[in-house]
Amino acid sequence: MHERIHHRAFADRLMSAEQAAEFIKPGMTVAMSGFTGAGYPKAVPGALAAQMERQHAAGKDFKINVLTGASTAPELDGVLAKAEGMNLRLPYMSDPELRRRINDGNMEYMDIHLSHVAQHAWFGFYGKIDLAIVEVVGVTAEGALIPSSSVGNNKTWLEMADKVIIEVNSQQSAAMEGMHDVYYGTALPPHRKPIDLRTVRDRIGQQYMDVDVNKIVAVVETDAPDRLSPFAPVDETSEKIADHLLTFLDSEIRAGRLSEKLLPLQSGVGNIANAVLAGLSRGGYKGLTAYTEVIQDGMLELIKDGTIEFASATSFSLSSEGIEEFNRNVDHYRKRILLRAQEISNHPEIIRRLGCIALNGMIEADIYGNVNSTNVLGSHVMNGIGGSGDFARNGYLSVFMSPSTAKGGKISGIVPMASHVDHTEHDTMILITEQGLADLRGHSPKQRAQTVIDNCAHPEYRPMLQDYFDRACKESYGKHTPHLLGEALSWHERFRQTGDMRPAN
Ligand code: 0RQ
Repeated sequence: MHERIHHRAFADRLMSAEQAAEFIKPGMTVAMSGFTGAGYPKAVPGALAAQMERQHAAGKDFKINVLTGASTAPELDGVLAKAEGMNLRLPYMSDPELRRRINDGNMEYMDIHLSHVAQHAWFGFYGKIDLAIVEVVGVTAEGALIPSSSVGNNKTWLEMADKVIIEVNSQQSAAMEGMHDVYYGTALPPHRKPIDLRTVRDRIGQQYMDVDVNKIVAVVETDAPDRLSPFAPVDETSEKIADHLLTFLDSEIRAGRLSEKLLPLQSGVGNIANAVLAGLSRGGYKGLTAYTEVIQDGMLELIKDGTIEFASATSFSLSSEGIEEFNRNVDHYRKRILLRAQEISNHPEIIRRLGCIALNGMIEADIYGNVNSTNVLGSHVMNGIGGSGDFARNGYLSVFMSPSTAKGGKISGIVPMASHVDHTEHDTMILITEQGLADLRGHSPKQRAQTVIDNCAHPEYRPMLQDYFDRACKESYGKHTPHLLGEALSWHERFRQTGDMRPAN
């Protein structure tokens, strides 16, 4: 028997990625594993892309719909995008090739709250799932699947798909066995029951994923790492944003609204999130917890030094240095990390019960606190909403962070009206830029606007925002959320025309 495949029926279906890809036909809806560059299939998508290219060269159409947990990597999204092989992609992506095709209008992309994906699939909103491709660490003697570096929607894909292809990746650490908690208690309304998860540590499911062995059409062995680049070193702007957040958390502790152990943290991905995590360690916190989506390098460091005592997520998102660190100290991490399905890691019921502190990046916010996380100039999608909405709407605190300007100052991150809204003013409590922090809790729209202008806007844009707001307060149709509708998006329009949101003189 193969080293990681301990069940005869699986071993009997071993074949090459090329042979496995033959099971995928044009027009199929194919659900794949993968979440923020971790645990995605490494071989079959490439073989499929090659088949698509051959078909296209012969003048035949070959496109499929692709569903995942979240973003993947060049070996999945990159190759299928280059092969022009996707009709529809959901729910989150970050691959440059894929992003380009979506924004060129050459394919469809549905950007969905990550907690919604599994249930919408079960509700039948995405139609039939023809085939699932799921990476695993191994197959047990009982035929159960040892999940890989992400769980994502894999349980759902394995249950719903007509056919299943398994990739067994021997480069994924075997030490991950036992670090997963896969919950099998979900049901469709009206049969749902409360999900009994009361602390970040609680186990409510099983270590392994089940699969009906009769659905397995192919098993492919791979030996390739998750492709993740290390984070950029923390820059000054991110450090200032992190400092504003830490000062705020300290003041919340002093005010008695948070204990010294805070509440479970959710942290997005990216440079700012990384700086915030580094700041928490500097801030001298100990024994914190995380109920989040992704365990990135920064979080691993916090778990190592005791700043974070326990972290629940749906995915690892580690650089090669992070993976080495994980493998070196695996016994330490095994006791302190659990990976769950994304419908549980991002579940509104649980996020609200635990009282998460939601920390996410943004593209822009308007003076009233409406947040755009996804669409540059209201139209060009960057990545997607990811889990930010799951946590912002339901968390104890919802914090959005961004530099006050982008593109060398030509774009203001604080604008009169957001050009696209992912999180409404009702979901935004705290806005932070390197300029400062706006605490919007308990504020009316006009109070919020003044607080955002005073604390978050870049000095070059602050007078422009003040002027807009003052005139809106006088001239607006209604005076509750004052706007000058003909002017509200003029900054974005000016950038389109001149390449700068600032007027020429
Ligand atoms: O572009 O790389 O071409 O220079 O956006 O911006 O400032 O480096 O910040 O990496 O934290 O990303 C909202 C995209 C911020 C991210 C977003 C340009 C900027 C740069 C990146 P370049 P920064 P970050 C957990 C939660 C939604 C999903 C989410 C995100 C690039 O945080 O995808 O929160 N969030 N998930 O130049 C034009 C502006 C801009 C702008 C930034 N106003 N106009 N370009 N940029 N602001 C994870 C999951 O759910 C899986």
